Amino acid sequence: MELISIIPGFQPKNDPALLAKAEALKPELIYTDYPAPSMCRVNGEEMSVEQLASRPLKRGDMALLDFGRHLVGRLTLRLSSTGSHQDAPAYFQIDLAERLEELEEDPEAYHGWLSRSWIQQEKLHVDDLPETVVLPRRYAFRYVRLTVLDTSPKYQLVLRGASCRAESAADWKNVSNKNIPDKEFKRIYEVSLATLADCAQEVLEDGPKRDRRLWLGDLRLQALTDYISFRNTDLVKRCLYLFAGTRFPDGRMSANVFTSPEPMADDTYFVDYALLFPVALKDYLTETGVTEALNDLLSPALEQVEFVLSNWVDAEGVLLPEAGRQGFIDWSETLDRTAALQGVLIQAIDACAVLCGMKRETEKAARYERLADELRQAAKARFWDEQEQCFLSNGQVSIHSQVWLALAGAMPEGKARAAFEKALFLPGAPRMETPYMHHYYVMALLEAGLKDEAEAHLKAYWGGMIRARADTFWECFDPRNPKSSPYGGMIVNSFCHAWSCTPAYLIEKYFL
Ligand code: RAM
Repeated sequence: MELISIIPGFQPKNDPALLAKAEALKPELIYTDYPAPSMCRVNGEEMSVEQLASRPLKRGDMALLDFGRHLVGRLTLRLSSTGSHQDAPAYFQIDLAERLEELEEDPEAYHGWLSRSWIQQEKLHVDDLPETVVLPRRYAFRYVRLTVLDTSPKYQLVLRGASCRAESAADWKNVSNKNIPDKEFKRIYEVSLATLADCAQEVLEDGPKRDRRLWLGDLRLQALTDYISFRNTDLVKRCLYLFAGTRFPDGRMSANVFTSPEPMADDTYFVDYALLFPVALKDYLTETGVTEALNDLLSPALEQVEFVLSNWVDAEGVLLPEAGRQGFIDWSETLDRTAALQGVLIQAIDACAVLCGMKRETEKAARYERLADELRQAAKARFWDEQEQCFLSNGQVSIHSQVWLALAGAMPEGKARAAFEKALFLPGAPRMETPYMHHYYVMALLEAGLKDEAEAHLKAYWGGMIRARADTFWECFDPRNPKSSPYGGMIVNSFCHAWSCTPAYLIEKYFL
């Protein structure tokens, strides 16, 4: 499913007061220096970094450094030469990778629909050695490979050392030590928090390699995980203000916001992401009780729901298929999204009821409560199939429909387990493609009281990434197809991705 939305002449409507508050909440980043790793490889041969400093590199030689952990930051290389005088520039290529497997991919062979400029590769000339080179961009990586493109017959290049100045807005001092007796859960918990920490920059980015941007669906999940760990609640608040501060001219919230050079709503709209705004705001206020945010953001939140109610809901209280085509839910080509989106809408209306209750607007709160119940009933009437014993979305069985309608409280009592199993194992049914969807599946299991199944799934799916040597959790993971990518090439996949960071939250809330 290619996702490229271009609205000619799109001009977002900005609210300067909200954007000023977002700006004032910009975090101070925390910088940490990581020295060169102790071991490295030259043309496959393992050696210490001290040995590397006396190993001349000539055309075609390759030095691979492993920093031993995922980092987000600036890379410095200390270079010199050996041999006769440097009579020509040193010319080399640097590839940076979050996983070793990325380095096996050929960037030239990537012809997918996302820009290849996301591939972390630089080609550099250095005229005068010795030189300390600081690479021009911020990168997300564990591995660095230097390939010599050319020196000259008179001299060779020497890599004397490398270091990284890592940056993040997450403060590990705020994370209390957890006693997690289950070893697998402990590791999953740690990797979840490492993922969140590396995505926490001037905004909660979706991925520090790509898109380095604020996406609403991702933000909601990052925030949940943040509340049980770093408690960077001002950063969450900043992100909420950014979504409210730059929007479509008709008040809808964009699926994502560009933050550089100035905040600007992207001209991409997902009905489900916009509807998650009131949900994320409710989560935030439940955690913090900051009334300023309630006062400022209540009406932008309600507008997201009102827009959908007045444009895309039929007389019986069911979402129109037209809305279904504007939703995300998951990267699935074949998924019919209508029933799942109905589930998101119901949760958004429930959130509006809570928010209005917080603001003591009791009549409004009561109206939203009524509406949510009507839409739940309508969902049961339209989508539940007595014969199949599960929800059908325009005739299609999918796990997505079961999960989102179960989370909305529309699943008939005691039917969740069988409905989930049916949807998961039905041949040809759309499969879950992203950790984002897997998160909501585990949530639905836990909310339905299916704790053993939830534990098994956490250990199979996120544990599966760890068994595949993940230092941080990934944007996509299909255990059956390790090279899968929604973009037409795993070289542009992000391997430290916001929507994958939630197991710590799930473990904390339901298992500790
Ligand atoms: C991608 C990003 C982001 C996600 C959207 C739908 O570009 O990975 O995390 O929210 O897609």
